[in-house]
Amino acid sequence: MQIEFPPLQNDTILRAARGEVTSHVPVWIMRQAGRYLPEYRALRATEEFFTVVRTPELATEITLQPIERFPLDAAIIFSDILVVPQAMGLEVQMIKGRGPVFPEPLAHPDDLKRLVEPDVKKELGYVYDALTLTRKTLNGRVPLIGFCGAPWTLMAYMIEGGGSKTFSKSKSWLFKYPKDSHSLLQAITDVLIDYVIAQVDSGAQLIQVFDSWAGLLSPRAFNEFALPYLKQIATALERERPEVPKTVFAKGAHYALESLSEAGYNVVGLDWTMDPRQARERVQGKVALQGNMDPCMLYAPPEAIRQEVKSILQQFGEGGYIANLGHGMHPDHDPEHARVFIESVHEFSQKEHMSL
Ligand code: 1CP
Repeated sequence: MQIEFPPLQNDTILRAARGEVTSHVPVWIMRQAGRYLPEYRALRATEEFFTVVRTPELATEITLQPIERFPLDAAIIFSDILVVPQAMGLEVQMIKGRGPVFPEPLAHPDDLKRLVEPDVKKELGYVYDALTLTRKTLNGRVPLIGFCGAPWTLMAYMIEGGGSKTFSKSKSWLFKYPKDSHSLLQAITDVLIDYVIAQVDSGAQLIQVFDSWAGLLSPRAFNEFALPYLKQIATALERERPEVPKTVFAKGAHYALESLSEAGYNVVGLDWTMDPRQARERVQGKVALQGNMDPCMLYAPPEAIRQEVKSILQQFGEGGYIANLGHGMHPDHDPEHARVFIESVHEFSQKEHMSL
C-alpha cells in the first residue's frame, strides 16, 4: 500500500540530481544534524545515540533541527550506517569520545556463521517509521534523503570493530580470504537492497550510498570488492524504484570516478581533494556531481567561505550540481559558518548572478 504524503514545495535537489539546470543550486551538508548543533547536544545529553535512532519521534526531531535553522534544500534522515550490521546480528555500542564499537567483531571467516539473514521489515522497521514520520512532518518543505553504508565500508567496520587508521584487519581479509569476503559482501548487499527499497516505500525521495572507506582500496581491489556491489544496489533500485535518484559517495576513490559515473547512479559525490573542472570532464555529463568544499574551510572567516563558495560554483558550472562539503561537519564547527556556506550557495547561484 502506498503512503500518501503532502506535495513537495522545493524539488531543486531532485531535478539537479537528474542533471537539470535549476533556479538556484541546491545545497545540503553531510552530517548536517549532529554534534555541532547545541540543540542536538542538548537532546543527546539525556538520550543514548541508538535510542534516538530507534525512536521515530526523536529521529524526526533531530532530522528537522538543521532544517529549522537554515534554508537547506534537503533533509537527511537521522540514523547510522551501522544499523545494518546490527540487524545482521552484530552488537554495536556508541562510546562517548570514541565512536562506534563492536564488542565482538568478525575475527575469522568461521564467524560468518554468527550473522543472521534479517527480516528487514521487522529488524529495521524503526528506520522506516522514522522516515514516514519525518516526511509527514516536513510537510513538503524539502525532499527527504535516505541512506545506507556501502558493502565494503560496512564489511570494514564489521571486521575492524570500529573506526581505525589503517583498516588493515578488514583489508587483509580481502587478500587472505577472498572467497569469504565475497560471500560477506554479497550477504550485506542482499540486505541493503531490501533496505533501501523499503526506505523509498516509507518516504525517502533520494538514496545516498556512503562508501566512506573506498579510498583505502587499490583501484584493482575497488574493482573487485567494492564496485560490483555498488552496481548491484543501483541496478536493483533502478529496476524497482526508478523514480528515486541515487547518489554514490566513495570517499577517496579518485581513480574510480569514470567507473562510478557508469555504475547506475545519478549523482557522484566528490571529496575535497578532487578538482571540480577535471571531475566534470572525466564524467562527461553522464552523472550530476555533489560536493566538495573542504569541511575545514568552515573554520575560516565568513568572507573567505563566501569567496570559496563562489569559486566552487564557477568551477562546477551550471546544471547537474548539488552543493555540499567534501565530507561531514565536524563537532567543533560553528553553526553560523554552516549558515554562511548554505546562504552563499543560494546567493551566488541565483540565476541573475550566474553571469557575473
Ligand atoms: O555522539 C554522537 O552523537 C554520535 C555522532 C554520530 C552522528 C551524529 C554518529 C556516530 N552517527 C551520526 C549520524 C549519522 N551517521 C548520519 C546522520 C545524518 C546526517 O548526515 O545528518 C549519517 C548519514 C551517518 C553515516 C555514517 N556513520 C557514516 C558515513 C558518512 C561518513 O561520515 O563517512 C559513517 C562512516 C558512520 C559511522 C559512524 N557513526 C558515528 C561515528 C562517529 C562514525 C564514524 C566512526 C569512525 O570511523 O571513526
